[in-house]
Amino acid sequence: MQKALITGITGQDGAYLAKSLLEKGIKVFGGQRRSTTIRYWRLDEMGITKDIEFVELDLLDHANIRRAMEKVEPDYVYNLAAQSFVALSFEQPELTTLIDAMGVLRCLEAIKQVNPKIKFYQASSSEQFGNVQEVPQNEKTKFWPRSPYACAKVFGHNITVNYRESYDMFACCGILFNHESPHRGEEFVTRKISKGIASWLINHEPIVLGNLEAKRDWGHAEDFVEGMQLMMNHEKPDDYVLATGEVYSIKDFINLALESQNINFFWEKDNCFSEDKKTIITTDKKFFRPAEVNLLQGDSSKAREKLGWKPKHTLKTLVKEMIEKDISRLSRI
Ligand code: NAP
Ligand code: F7E
Repeated sequence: MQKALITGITGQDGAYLAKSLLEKGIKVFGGQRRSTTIRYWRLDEMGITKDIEFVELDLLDHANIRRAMEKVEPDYVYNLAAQSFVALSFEQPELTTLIDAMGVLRCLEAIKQVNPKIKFYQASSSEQFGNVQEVPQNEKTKFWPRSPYACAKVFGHNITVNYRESYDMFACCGILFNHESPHRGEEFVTRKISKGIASWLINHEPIVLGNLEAKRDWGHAEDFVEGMQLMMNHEKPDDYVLATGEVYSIKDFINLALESQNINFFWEKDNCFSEDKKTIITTDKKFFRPAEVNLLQGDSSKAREKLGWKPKHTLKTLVKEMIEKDISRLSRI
């Protein structure tokens, strides 16, 4: 039986990837860091917590990572763990760098020492393109990171490529554009909107956001974890962009979300109201970032041609799925 070790098992992608690997008959080991309350809500909702063997794994501790590799003896390591919230990386730049940059190096070193045949996936990010140098962005587009998070991810990306070239390791980077789901963390804008609208329907509390003009290429996490596996099962390790190629602003996302629930609304600048003039969306400068990434649009031709990857979900169905899940969660409280 093949064995996969997933760092970041308690996160959005960790949960979707674990589910998909288990369905394919692969034994899943979940790396989790010590915490007073381990966050299993995603794995519990998917009904897979009992099928995963958990191991202590903190990306801040090299010896701990090495022990996890020795204990599990994995065929695959998917490094999904990160301090992944861009806004927080401006408040905790050093911690973000230690986890998101040095953590990758620690994983690669541990693999090199324990068994260099272990295949390694690094969760690179479209944030690395930041102040985009061309539209759309592909694997050859120059990086211009705009946050401590993105700077750390550029290091993680480059060190993965370097270990592949230096030590002939099967190490690949998936440069993934934003991907969302009903299991997205509540701090990210799409989930803030879906949960916010589900609550607004009950209590009419306005949702307070930041920059509504930023544009993103949003896909579904379920599609993206399939792409990760295709990279790991390809004959040659390489780096691939995964993206839908379609771009929407935060305002567009809100419009789709409200339309999906048949809510009549209108905009006055950055404020959105219901037809009976109740505020649905408003903004506050505190949610703006010191440096913004205004536009991301991915060109995933390489993954489509070489891996046969293609997303199945549309943004419209994703938005509907997210809101309906949040409505059903609230109705159970
Ligand atoms: P997420 O939901 O924020 O999950 C992050 C995971 O990392 C959580 O399980 C968290 O554990 C774990 N973690 C944080 N610090 C750690 C540490 N020091 N040691 C071990 N584990 C630690 O992120 P995601 O959306 O699933 O994203 C997965 C990966 O893809 C991340 O590397 C992210 O940066 C990258 N990425 C995401 C997107 C996207 O749109 N989702 C796009 C491109 C790249 P706790 O539960 O203990 O906090
Ligand atoms: O912001 C704007 C914000 O935090 C998206 C991570 O998974 O994807 C994610 O990073 C946009 C930004 O995601 C609010 O300014 C407006 O322009 O949902 P987000 P992100 O920063 O794109 C990439 C690919 C990753 O790699 C990351 O790990 O939305 N925005 N108002 C807001 N954002 C938030 N969070 N909250 C607001 O109130």
